Amino acid sequence: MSRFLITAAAQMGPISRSETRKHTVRRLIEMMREARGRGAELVVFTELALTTFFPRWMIEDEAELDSFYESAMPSADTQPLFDEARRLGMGFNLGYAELVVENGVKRRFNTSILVNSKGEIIGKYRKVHLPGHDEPQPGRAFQHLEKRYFEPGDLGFGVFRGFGGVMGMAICNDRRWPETYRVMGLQGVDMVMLGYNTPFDHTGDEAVNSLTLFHNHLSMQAGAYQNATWVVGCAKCGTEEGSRMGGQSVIIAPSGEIVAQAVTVQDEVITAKCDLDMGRIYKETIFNFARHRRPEHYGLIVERTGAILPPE
Ligand code: CDV
Repeated sequence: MSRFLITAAAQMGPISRSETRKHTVRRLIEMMREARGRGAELVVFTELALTTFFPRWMIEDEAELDSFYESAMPSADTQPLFDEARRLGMGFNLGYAELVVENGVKRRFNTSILVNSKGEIIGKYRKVHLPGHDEPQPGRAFQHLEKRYFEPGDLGFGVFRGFGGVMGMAICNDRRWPETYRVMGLQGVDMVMLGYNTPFDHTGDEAVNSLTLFHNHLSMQAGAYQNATWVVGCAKCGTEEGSRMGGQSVIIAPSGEIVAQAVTVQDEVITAKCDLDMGRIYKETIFNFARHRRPEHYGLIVERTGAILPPE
């Protein structure tokens, strides 16, 4: 049996600091139309797809900081994206900065949503693994202040029924952590959708930085294979406000193979006809978790004792 889902990733080139939401949403709509023209039923957009990657700057003015966040979804500026999805009869996954006020207190999350072909939000995820720092680091050309501007997500790695399968979301740095995929893998996920903004200079070490694109694919291909799931990874890339970010957006099969890959560092749509049943052979054999996974034998020393190293 096959469950085909024609899926697109809409990679984005740079978004300048001065670009308006309206303009950015127009770019997203243009790519959505291109994806639909190629038969796609679902388009995956990137992390923080509505603005420039603002955590690269220390922003002290609160009103200015707030201007990068959405306090409603959809809003007047983003409603056209939902309307177009409904008109075209296709769904989307969108990353954005979310601002909520609870009991008079502002909470900030790096969020993504899954929207169905009727324009309804059917799933929400808030980024768990926040990289970088909460204070600016001296000597860096660009900061990475996600820990300052967001709190860790409080929704877990849930999965959502839609598009004929079990759908999961992650955001950027999450893709490097095996737990991300495994928690969703244990819930039978068929497809993990994620967006990323990955600057080349993120470690400050030239040797590690030169492996940025290798590590990007390595993490997602391993996550796909080890959990028998499709992974759709969608970049924001190119040189944005002087910061160079990696592209190579991909659609990866449960075999771990890349079946579509972006070749530019600009707005670019890639598509693949994904059989959501392709993971089944892996789920029933080599990665049959119920038969072969043995957490009770893993000797989880950290969880039992709080120790990271065994006693001397
Ligand atoms: N936006 C990110 O989460 N970026 C990180 C960088 C800083 C390492 C990433 O994992 O790609």
